[in-house]
Amino acid sequence: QYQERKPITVIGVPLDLGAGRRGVDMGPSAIRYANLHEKLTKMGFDVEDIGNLSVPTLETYKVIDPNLKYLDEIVAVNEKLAETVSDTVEKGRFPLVLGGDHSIAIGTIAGVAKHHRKLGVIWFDAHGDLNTHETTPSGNIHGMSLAASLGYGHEALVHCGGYAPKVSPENVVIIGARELDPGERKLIKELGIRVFTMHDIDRIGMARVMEEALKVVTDGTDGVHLSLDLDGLDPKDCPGVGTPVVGGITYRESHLAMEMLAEANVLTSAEFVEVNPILDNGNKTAKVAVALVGSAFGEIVL
Ligand code: 5AB
Ligand code: MN
Ligand code: MN
Ligand code: MN
Repeated sequence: QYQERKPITVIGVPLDLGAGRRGVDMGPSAIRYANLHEKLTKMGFDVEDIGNLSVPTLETYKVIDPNLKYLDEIVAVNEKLAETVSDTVEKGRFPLVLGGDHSIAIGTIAGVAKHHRKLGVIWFDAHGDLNTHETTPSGNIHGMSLAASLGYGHEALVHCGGYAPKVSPENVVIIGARELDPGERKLIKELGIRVFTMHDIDRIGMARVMEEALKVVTDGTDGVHLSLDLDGLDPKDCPGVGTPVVGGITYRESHLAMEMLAEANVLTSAEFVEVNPILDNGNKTAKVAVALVGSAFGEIVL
């Protein structure tokens, strides 16, 4: 069941093999540099940072299948991450995973869902990450991680952690979508996944979107995972991402979403991914990430 103010374990995953561009491997450092540890400690949390998982360097490897770039290396990292996250949950601690590209959601969710067999997932992203090797326009695995967690895609991704699927479509919600590929749209329709696009956020506002989203992820679930891709926010606020898409969620809307999550007190794990310091403007995006972590863990003004 949900618990209040668990001790937190920070896990860095400096992986960039799943993205089309270099730089997200520096995400965990940038987020730490933006004083994540200090923020959580000041908020009164027991925080341990177990450092970064060891991750292969892009130049060491070759692309074998252009539709599944660096598949073996990405699978290996995710298997290790799944174990690390699972151990963290077993110890009664809250896993807070820092990316890295969004392919790491495969491992995080594999580790968490082992303990929360009815896991709700909030996928905060400009994208759906619902491609498979059959539908991908890029071959980049960071665009396949939600599909894999739902049981779609290459066997090695789908079976990360030794079981599948991890989550069921009725407990998944995507927030902030504004760029979906044809194969992703098809899967969304087939599975009936709830998607709150930018249109919906404009139309009904983030507060109502979150009320609806919370219903979806808590309906019959035994835990809720937040997978937050910083490109869900508008590039004006978060320029340091590999795949920016204009017209995104504002700084305040994203904070409201995190605050409502904290208020509902349902989160059992979280990851903040796709921070790319090379493309950033003075570590702005990492600072936003840390501010969002604060709100998600219940930081309030008054
Ligand atoms: B991210 C795209 N749909 O599959 C693809 O940043 C982009 O984790 C994926 O959301 C973006 O390559 C993946 C075009
Ligand atoms: Mn994205
Ligand atoms: Mn993503
Ligand atoms: Mn991206």
